[in-house]
Amino acid sequence: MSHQEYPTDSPAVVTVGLPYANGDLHVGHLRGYVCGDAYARSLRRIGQQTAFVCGSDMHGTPIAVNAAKEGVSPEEFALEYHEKYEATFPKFNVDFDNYGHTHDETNTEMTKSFVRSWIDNDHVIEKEIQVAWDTEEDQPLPDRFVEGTCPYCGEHARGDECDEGCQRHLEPGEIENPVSTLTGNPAEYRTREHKFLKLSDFQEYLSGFLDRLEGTDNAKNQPREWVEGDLQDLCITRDMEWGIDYPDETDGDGGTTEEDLVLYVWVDAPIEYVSSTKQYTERVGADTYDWEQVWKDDGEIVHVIGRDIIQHHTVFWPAMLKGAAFNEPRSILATGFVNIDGKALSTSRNRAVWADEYLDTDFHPDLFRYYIVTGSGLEKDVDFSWDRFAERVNGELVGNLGNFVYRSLLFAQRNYDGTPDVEVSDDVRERIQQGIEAFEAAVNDYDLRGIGQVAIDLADYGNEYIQRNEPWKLTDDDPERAAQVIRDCVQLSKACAVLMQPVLPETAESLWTQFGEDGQIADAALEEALVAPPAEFDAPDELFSKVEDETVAELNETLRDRVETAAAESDNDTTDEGEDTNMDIEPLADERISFDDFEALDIRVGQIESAEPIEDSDKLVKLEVDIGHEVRQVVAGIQQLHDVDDLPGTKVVLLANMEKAELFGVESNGMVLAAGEEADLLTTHEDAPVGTKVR
Ligand code: B3M
Ligand code: ZN
Repeated sequence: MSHQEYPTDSPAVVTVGLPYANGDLHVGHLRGYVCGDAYARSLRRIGQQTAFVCGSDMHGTPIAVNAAKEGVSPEEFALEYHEKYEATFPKFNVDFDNYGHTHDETNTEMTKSFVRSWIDNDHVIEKEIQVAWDTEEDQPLPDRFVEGTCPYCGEHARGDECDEGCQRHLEPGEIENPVSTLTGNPAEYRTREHKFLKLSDFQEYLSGFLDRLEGTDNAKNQPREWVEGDLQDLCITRDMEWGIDYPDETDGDGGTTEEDLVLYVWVDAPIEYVSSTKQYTERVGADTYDWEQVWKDDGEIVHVIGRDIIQHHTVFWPAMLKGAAFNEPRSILATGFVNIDGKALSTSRNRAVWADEYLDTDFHPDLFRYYIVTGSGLEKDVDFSWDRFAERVNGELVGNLGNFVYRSLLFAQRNYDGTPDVEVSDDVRERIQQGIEAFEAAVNDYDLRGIGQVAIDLADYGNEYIQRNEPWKLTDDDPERAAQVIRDCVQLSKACAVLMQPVLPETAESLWTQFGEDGQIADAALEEALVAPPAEFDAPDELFSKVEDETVAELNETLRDRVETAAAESDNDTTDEGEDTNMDIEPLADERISFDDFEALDIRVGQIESAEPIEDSDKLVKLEVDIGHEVRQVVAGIQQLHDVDDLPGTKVVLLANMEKAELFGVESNGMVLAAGEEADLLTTHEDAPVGTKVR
């Protein structure tokens, strides 16, 4: 890994978090794959040699639990989804150079060789620990076979992750009030021997690693506290049959033999990044792309992941690589989630927009790519909305980009049979050059939205240019000037093709073909944006089709029904599975307080005047709240749950005599009251004026 600007002389690999092969893909999953694909294409676009690899995550309790529910073997179950994913990704123009899976031979061998290296380097120890046990079934309860309370934040959690609360990884034995998901019985803890990777060996290394790490702020900042505190050893084995066996003595590795001891899924899963790259090399040859150079020497390793698995990628994974003398990631891009109405998607409740469902519409896959890649910064959670989808496609793609290119090419073809035979003007050449530089800068900043914006901005410029110069009025009076204007617009259109390609690959390719260019646009260098297109080309086709209101209305209705059904089910079901907000109602407090105690709380009606997200924080928003006497600055943890731009004007209820606090360096002078996980803001029913005391 270098820290030189891209493109560097070393090969790069871009990976995306492996999908668990255990259910249908929805738009939330697709965000990561599409962004990873667009970023890999962007790197190549600027001349960086890049492989884009991934694979299905076949092991662990996420598979075992669901396979058991269906009454099939985990292998059969996972392979079916693996094949489905493999067929689905290309339909979104997500084009992996290699897509493997964690249960294949390459990954099994690679994983064992990693573990053997850790053993040889004295990074593995054996410890007796307490594991959750179902006494009725008389079996151990690893990971998702047990649920309970997170010892760190008190939220309901799965055995190995606090998925609803602080998102921390939980070690076996850590979860409190363990309950078996097999029988619903309280689990008991029993003593077992397990293997551990000594993360403490890597404490200093990890701290330096985080200093070097590039990518999104959440990935760079969140792990600081974990790495600065005491690092707990990572339990790398589980009492299960499904998984990769812990390498035993018969493998000649010096480890101990243990029946039914498999490696924890988070051991073999990230190693698939390496295995999948190796498979790519096996196909194309090491002269073309050398996986060993990438992973063992100086490759540029870029991981795109969901923000819930930052700890795995910024703490466990670099330690795993270091412990086996492998190269480290250069950058980690952690994306936000996709929500509907501010709430998480849920596979089990059918609260989602499904990949297949999108493919059943007539919308081109590139439209989804554009919407999801450029709709917000990578780190932010986004709300999926068909209305917004239609608005952006119709405005930015159909109305701006598509319109500019079509009118330019049509005019050129009708009047000059193709590209007019003059030089591009200096201004336009310079504007395209600026676009190229903006593109290169965005790639180096890992700014996917910026990458997608470049072609749109060029088209904006082009539309304004053509409008201002009105070439249709010049053809008779000033034919030279007309030819110049159209020549410029043709070049701008070609530059749009080159620069839109990472986000809109198929559309860009079709524009390339319309120009009659040779070869594939993906292989064209960035500088092609400034090279004249062929002198002759055919009449153009429209690049994008408008999203019709009726289609959006139908899709909205389907989604609305689905969301309501999911909500109703969630209300009826107190033993929720825990993918959405499904907290049991908290027990009432036993202890009573006096009226005086209540009177001591100075609670006021307020109105939000302004709201802005706090930099470096996923959750916090800085609010200015008018409470009659004064305007208070308050920090509230509501960023992911509300559209920050919608907050000004909202009436709120504020605890005015809360002690002051400082969060992310911003003073908070009061507390805005909100209910529940979704931070449903408390407000007044009628129109009590701002400043009114609540009693
Ligand atoms: N299979 C899915 C997840 O937790 C998990 C990712 C593995 S990446 C190495 O998002
Ligand atoms: Zn927690």
